[in-house]
Amino acid sequence: MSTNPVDIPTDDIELEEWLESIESVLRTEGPDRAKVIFRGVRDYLARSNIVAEDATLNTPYRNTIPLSEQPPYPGDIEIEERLENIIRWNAMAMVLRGYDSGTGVGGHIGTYASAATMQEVGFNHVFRKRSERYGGDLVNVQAHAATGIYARAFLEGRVTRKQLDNYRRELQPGGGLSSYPHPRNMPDFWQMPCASMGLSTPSAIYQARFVKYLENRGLKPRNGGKVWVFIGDGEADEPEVLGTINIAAREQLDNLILVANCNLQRLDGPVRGNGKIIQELERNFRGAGWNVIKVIWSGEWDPLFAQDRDGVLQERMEQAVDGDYQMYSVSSGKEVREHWVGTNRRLAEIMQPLSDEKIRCIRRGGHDQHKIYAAFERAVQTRGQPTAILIKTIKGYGMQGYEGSNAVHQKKSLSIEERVETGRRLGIPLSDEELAKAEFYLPPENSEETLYLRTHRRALGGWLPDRKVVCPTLPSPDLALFREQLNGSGKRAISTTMAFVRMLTKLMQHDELGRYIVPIVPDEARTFGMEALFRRAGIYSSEGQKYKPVDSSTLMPYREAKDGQILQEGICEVGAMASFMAAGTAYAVHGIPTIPFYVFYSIFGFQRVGDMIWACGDMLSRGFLLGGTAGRTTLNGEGLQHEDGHSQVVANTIPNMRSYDPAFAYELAVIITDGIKRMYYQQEEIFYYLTLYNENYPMPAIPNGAEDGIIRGLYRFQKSNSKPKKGRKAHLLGSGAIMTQVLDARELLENLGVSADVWSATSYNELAREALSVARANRLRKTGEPTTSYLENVLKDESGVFIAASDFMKALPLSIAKWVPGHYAVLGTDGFGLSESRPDLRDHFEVSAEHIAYTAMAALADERLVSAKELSKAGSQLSIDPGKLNPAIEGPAQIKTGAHPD
Ligand SMILES: Cc1ncc(C[n+]2csc(CCOP(=O)(O)OP(=O)(O)O)c2C)c(N)n1
Ligand SMILES: [Mg+2]
Repeated sequence: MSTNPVDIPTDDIELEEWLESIESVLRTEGPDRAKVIFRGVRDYLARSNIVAEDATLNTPYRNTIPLSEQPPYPGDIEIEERLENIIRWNAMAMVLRGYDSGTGVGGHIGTYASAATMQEVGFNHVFRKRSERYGGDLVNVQAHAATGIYARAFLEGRVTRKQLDNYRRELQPGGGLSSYPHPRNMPDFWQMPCASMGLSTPSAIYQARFVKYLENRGLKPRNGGKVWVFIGDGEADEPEVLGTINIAAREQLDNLILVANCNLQRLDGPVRGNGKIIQELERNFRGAGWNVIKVIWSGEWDPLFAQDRDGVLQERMEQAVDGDYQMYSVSSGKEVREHWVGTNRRLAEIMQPLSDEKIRCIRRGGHDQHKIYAAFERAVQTRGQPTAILIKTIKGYGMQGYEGSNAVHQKKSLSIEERVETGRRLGIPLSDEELAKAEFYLPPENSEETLYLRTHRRALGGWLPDRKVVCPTLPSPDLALFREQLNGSGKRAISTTMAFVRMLTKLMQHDELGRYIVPIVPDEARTFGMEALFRRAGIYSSEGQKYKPVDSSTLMPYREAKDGQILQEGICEVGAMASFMAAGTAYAVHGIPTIPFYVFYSIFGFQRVGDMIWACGDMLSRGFLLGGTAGRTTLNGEGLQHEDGHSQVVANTIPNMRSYDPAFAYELAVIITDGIKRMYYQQEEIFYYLTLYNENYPMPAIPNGAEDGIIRGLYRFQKSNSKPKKGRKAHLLGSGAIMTQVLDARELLENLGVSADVWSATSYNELAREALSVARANRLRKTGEPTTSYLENVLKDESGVFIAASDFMKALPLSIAKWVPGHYAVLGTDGFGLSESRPDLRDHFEVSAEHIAYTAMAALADERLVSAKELSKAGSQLSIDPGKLNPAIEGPAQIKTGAHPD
């Protein structure tokens, strides 16, 4: 709110009096008092049910921080501009040289050109590195502006000329720089991945939230640190961006600053040609409870504002749409003036002191260090709210002839003349020939620019981005911790989900590991029987619990607490995944080895937030993802959008994910113990996906020596006690809850005169990966004996037919087919799920005990060990319908509704 006197252009005497009195309050008592009075009037009217429908969350289309409140700039702009120009040049040269090399590796120039100044202000004055005394800033830039970060790191001496030259050529000797921020490929540099647009916002929000969680739980000192996330204005259209901002305000994340680079363009064209993206984002963020700071105009506009007593300039600014502003960035000064001023004589007068050339060059706020710094500084000081800074820029700023053009995003090369011209304009002291070849320019060590850059980073604690893992290792848990699961449940029928919850409880009570366990659930804790943890561990709430829960007198009340350990994320899988990412990367970001266990409805994992899981792989997240209510036929009744028969197949697409589909409680115990050891003791860069089921059955005790097989993916669970007659031998592979069917099938087969062994296949994915690796090594080896895979070894002495049954798609067991030493048939749950009872679902999908037994008989018949007649008899005995529909491609008869009986 301005305190400048305003000429009130009205002939409404009564309104004029009101405005004059508020004007006098503003002048004499200041804006805070004026706000109180304004709210008082508004509330008074509201009491009489009078609400101004057109009240808006928008402020005028100008800078939030007026000149009068702008802090002095803490740096030397002249040197900073020289530095920025060198960085701009080198960033562009990386892409141009890539283009010249003919490798077609691509790259972008326009995004960084628009973001350079805001990034440089941050690096020179604001972004602080983690130290003993300071929690550290996590800085996440726009992926397409990564070139600018590399170009700066080159000046800092952190990356070599050769690495710069190998931008987007990571396989080159000595390594090249990754296209975008990928911690996986540059693990001592990048902190967070962001190349999939939209995901960096929830990632940053939940990183900031997790910092508060760590502080409230006493795992981290309250020593500050900000999460900065830079996004594009086009990117803000991704639903994950605006869809997750509410939580940031609710949690009062004043350690979070989101900067939207509003260059008004995305890849193809304008973001909101017919509107104003900055105003739209302001409404959204302000409505969600954020502090919003707009940086729209540079200082060159300030004298014009001072002339704008009657508000005509402001009015014109409101009126022009982004399509106009984009057009101005490609037009001559004369054209801009004509379009801007139109027939408005007062506006013409205000603009009159500026020559056409000045009008052409007048900058937007995003290219003015003073305005950017003012916004950054205010954001850093803000308490109790997250801040969104909306900065207006020009896409391709400084790329003459291409600035603001719709094609600028894809511009990857410049002509020789354009290169020389650009280099000269940026003041790069290279020869024309060198500029034409887009040579990099490195100022001397003792140059003013280099010294300036170093001094400023030193004052802010050191280089950023920077990822250094300094984290204590955790002890490897003793398997005996899970004695209960190893001993089995006797006759008591329990599910793997129940077993897991017992194990989680044990882990949370563990002396050394307990405090680091982070249970995460979307709104599903009761589905998984985890509600007992509410009382014991508490649900994390930054506000504690201000109400008495309705169930306070029960044994399992809904207990929220400031130091609660459970993250109950509401119905927001993307947020829960972002929490998993934050907890799974705290070892690198904060040096705190938290172990997330994120339990979710398995179908709402990979298929709902698969990209987020992929990003966790990029960010080297650790921890356990647990797909509960798994299995297309085990989760009955729920129908096709709930019944998951494919997440294990998708899990295999994440290269560093170890995925298991355990059948028994002791398998879970072995896998989780091994997982904690690998991730938190041996520091392996892996994470886990385990499927859990809700079917109850007695859990057996661990067979002797099964551990290794459980981890590798296959072991013999039960050997037949009958000798095979005439080679009638079957090996039944089962996993997850379908193991119950496999065990029943074994009995059916024994009754049919077939000797059957049961194998537990805890992970087809692990088996196939290892077998493929061994096959590859054998292929590439020139001499020497070939080695064999675990799978080949474990099955090498077996003969007979092999039948695998899974509650997942056939592709999963099929992945090991090549190495199974005999007839191999697979049964799985291809096709859409449907609402039915568990036995009917298993019959429909052909994974019931009967279908398994029949498939073994059919395989033996193929091998001529069972006659056609005997097979047909077995089919009748097992009630197999040969005319049954194919569940992989057909559903049940569709119901016709609404038809009249007549
Ligand atoms: C999920 C996703 N969709 C599409 C893309 C491809 N893409 C990369 S940059 C870009 C345009 C970005 O526009 P904006 O966010 O406005 O950033 P600017 O480059 O204008 O700063 C698109 C569509 C992507 N990287 N991720
Ligand atoms: Mg944009």
